[in-house]
Amino acid sequence: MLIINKASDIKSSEITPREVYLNRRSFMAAGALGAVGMMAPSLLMPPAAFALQKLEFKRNRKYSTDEEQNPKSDAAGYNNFYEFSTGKSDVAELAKGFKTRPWTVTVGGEVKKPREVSIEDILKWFPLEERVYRLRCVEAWSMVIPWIGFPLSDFLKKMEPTSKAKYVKFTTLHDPKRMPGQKRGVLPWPYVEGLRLDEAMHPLAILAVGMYGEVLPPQNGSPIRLVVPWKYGFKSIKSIVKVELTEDRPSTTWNKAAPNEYGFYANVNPEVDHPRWSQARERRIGEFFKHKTLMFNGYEKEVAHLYKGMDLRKNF
Ligand SMILES: Nc1nc2c(c(=O)[nH]1)N[C@H]1C(S)=C(S)[C@@H](COP(=O)(O)O)O[C@H]1N2
Ligand SMILES: [Mo]
Repeated sequence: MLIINKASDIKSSEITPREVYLNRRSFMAAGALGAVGMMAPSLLMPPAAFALQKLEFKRNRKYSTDEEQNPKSDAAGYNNFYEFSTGKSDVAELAKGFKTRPWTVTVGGEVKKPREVSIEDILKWFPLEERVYRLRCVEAWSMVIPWIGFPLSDFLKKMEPTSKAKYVKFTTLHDPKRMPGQKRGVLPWPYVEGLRLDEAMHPLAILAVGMYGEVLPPQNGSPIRLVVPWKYGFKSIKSIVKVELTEDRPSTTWNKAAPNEYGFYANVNPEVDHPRWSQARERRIGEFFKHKTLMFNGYEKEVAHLYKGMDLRKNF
């Protein structure tokens, strides 16, 4: 197996006491402000202007690739996030002041008890892990990114799906004042993505709140985004405000925008070309020679069983 490390467990020496610094950091900032006095403009800037806050996590070796990681500047500087821009290099600048507090995620549909959960609750409930995954965009480029998050399955179990739940639908914030790209009709807003419930429960699927040891910068989908490593990047929806369990398959943004180009499944598949380009190879951002694209982005052994008996040319 090329991609997954063999070590099957997290070494106990790597487990650090789990503590999220968010609250402590803002407390310290408030303290400093008090000490310096009222006239310290640099301390009055919104939280995004502070250095990104550190997170505590344990490394998950079992689900991490040992390929060379892209530098943080790649992951934070080359983004797809149409809520801010259809360009890739200007998203970071446009998303810079994006406020992610307060932030609540509404959970509804086929769950025992619909509820609203705050990002603080989420950070309290689930211990964080680092997982180094490839992100393979449908545009035939890829990156290797150390994400920090927790299994989506843990979140869904806590929300107690009913027996009717068959799919999970995710929705991004819709607020054109804060996300200026939404003033243009380049995509049907809000951005929506979905997974079959068994895909969502797969241990590789995570909700990420950080990368490179720190909370996610806005351009990467803060405060919470999906990462599904065996699917094309567009499934990994950013800045989630709603999670719904549904009986019927949700219709998803890219599928609505161009149904012949982007399917519901969007599994990475070198054998099924995009109608306008090949998916056989990919360019790792920062490298010159192309890599061969692997079936299910290298996770065939782990996820192929989810699609047994399905025609992946039809269900692309
Ligand atoms: N809400 C939202 N989520 C999104 C997108 C988007 O435009 N809006 N772009 C997707 C695409 S096409 C990719 S490749 C990844 C890019 O994630 P990154 O910028 O963190 O590398 O985010 C995905 N999630
Ligand atoms: Mo993408």
